Amino acid sequence: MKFTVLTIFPELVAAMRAHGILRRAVQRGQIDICAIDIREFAAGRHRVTDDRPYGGGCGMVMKPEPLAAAIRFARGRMPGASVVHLTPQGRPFCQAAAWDLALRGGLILVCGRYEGIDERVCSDFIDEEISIGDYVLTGGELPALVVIDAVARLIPGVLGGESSAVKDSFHESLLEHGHYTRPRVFEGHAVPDVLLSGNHREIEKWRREASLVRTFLKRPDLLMHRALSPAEVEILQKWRSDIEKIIRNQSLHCADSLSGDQQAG
Ligand code: 4GT
Repeated sequence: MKFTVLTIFPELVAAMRAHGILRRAVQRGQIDICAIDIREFAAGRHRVTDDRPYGGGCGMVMKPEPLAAAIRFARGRMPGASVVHLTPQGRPFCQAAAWDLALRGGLILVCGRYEGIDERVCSDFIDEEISIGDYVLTGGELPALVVIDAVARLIPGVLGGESSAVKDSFHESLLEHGHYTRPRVFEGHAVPDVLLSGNHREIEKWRREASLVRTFLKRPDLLMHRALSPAEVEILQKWRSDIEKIIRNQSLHCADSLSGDQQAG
């Protein structure tokens, strides 16, 4: 899969190619990450890419001609690619969107600066708009790199055999269970016994339960929109009955503390 970023700061993209799993994937030819400098498509000795907004007001707008020329050039090199504009007004990015983008025949990522890009480029040259969250940044480059990172690791072979994208957080709307490595006891906290048992069925069962409970505690919204399997319903019912027991005992503690007796059954 090829990613091309259109930006006035191509050096920001180069850093992404140079490290870790993405560097390995580029070296193996599984992905390619290129930057195109929009300024190279700007006219005149000063290669100006921005201009004052019609109607007045503060800030500058990215001029349409250099951007349109850069997009046409990128499209010429990547005929099957989708053209994505990173903007706070776009569709919210999520793991499902990453899986969807991973199926495309390449991505051309258009990054704005200043107040953004001329509206006529948005309407005539962009296939889709993506936002990485409800906050405003100084440019679309970080969002483009976020999208590249999330999509690239889903391309077959990029993560390598040892780790798998289907066990990630958000797979089947669940967060991942906790991870442990040596030492067995760290500052008084031991690794759960089952993980040392060597019983792979029990370990898998513990991980599924840890995943479900962690999702309930940290992100109940993820479970709200998801069907639960009978086994998962059973796990949550067990937790509910444990919680109810604790609450029942609390009322005993209250009655006891009034009579001076601290014991509860
Ligand atoms: C936030 C996001 C984004 C910006 C986001 C126009 C000039 C937009 C700066 C740009 N801020 N781009 N894609 N939440 N800022 O995805």
